[in-house]
Amino acid sequence: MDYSEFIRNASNVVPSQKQLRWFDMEFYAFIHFTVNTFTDLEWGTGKEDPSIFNPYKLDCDQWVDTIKSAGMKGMILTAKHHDGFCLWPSRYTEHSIKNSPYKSGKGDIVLEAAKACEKGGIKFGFYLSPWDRNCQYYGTDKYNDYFKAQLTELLTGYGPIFHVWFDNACQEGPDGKKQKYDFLEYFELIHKYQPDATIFNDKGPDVRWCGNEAGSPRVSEWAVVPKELVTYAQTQANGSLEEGSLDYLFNRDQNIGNFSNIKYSKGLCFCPSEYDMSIRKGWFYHEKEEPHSLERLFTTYLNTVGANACLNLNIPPNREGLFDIKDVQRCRELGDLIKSEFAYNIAKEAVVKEIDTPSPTQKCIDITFKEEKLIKYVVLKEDISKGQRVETFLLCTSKDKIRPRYEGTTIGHKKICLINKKTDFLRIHIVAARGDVHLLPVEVY
Ligand code: FUL
Repeated sequence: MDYSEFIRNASNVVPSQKQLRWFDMEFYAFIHFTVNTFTDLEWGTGKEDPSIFNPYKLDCDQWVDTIKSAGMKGMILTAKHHDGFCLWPSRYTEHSIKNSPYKSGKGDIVLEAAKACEKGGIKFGFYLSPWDRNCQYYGTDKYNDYFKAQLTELLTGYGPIFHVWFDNACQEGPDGKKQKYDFLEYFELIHKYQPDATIFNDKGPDVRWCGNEAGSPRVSEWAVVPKELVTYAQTQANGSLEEGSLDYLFNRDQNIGNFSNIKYSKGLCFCPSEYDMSIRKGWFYHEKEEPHSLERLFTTYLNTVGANACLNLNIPPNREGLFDIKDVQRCRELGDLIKSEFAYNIAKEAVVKEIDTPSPTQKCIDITFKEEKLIKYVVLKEDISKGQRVETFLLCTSKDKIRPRYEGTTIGHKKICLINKKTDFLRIHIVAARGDVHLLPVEVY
């Protein structure tokens, strides 16, 4: 095999416009809310009585204010979780908010949330669980029609949707049967009614699961991955709906996208990962749980948004329909910390000079400051509209390359490197890349 051609092709796999827009969302909120909030469960049984659902103080503006205070740019609401209870008055089931005491059955929380997002200037998306433990059709062909009808309601009644979130959970329905999900037809509806929405599913097509729910990052995060991992890669661009196959690779793997991993692939595609994690242990609100520490959340932010992925952080409303005050405070602290740590880019007042290198797949940039400064972070970004290319880089605080302050692998959309050193000099050395390197201006904080 001619590996130089293979690697050149790999360097030219580019994102779609909607994937680029999704990357710029960086950090957004997940909202897990359903009957589970009232039963203290994580997975409902589907047998819950809608009469238990009454978040009588619900205030989606409070959610949006909190989300914005953390620096998040969007919200994804569980319109329906595995229990099948719908937060909107779906025409196709009685298992919904319309038979709950909330607003005497006249409420629509999907609408309230979408409107609050619009008012607050953030984007809105939803999670619609294919696994439905309530629906009588589950396990039969009729269920796919039911699901598509519900999906259409959500895609057509609530304004622009930025991200549609599915998961692959597939267990028994009310009469013990399992369902084969018609994902390709679900995606077709999204392409038709919300062509700008990215689709999240375990294995793509537009965004894939990172492989864990704890915010644990990979050493190297590649958005260019073997097509076999992205089951529905073919649906990304041209809408030709052909199912892929997976045999040697899982989304929990560490080495997804590394050269030795992609060289056996049958083809490559662009499919970045999203890290989903809850601010507390559970996805739903449980009185006994506490929010994670500020330190843990900030570190997760650095390791996800700052490592070529987006972070989807869940905040669960309580039984009143409000975010708990502890979560509100933690979100504000997190947003304040992010703002203050990245307040001023001191590279703006430095002398930035590019040094000649022997190859376009290498790059060397020297940044000299007038005086010694404490450098906490260096932020690197590739122009990924041209592809993700960098494989290895060094950050040095002296011209001596032998003892770099930081050794990195991938960059991609954004790489935040923790430096914590006083210096008046910084060298960014891209040591290996799959093609010509296109870096955006380096930021230093
Ligand atoms: C999983 C679900 O089973 C969990 O309840 C939660 O919604 C998580 C985000 O996705 O597949």
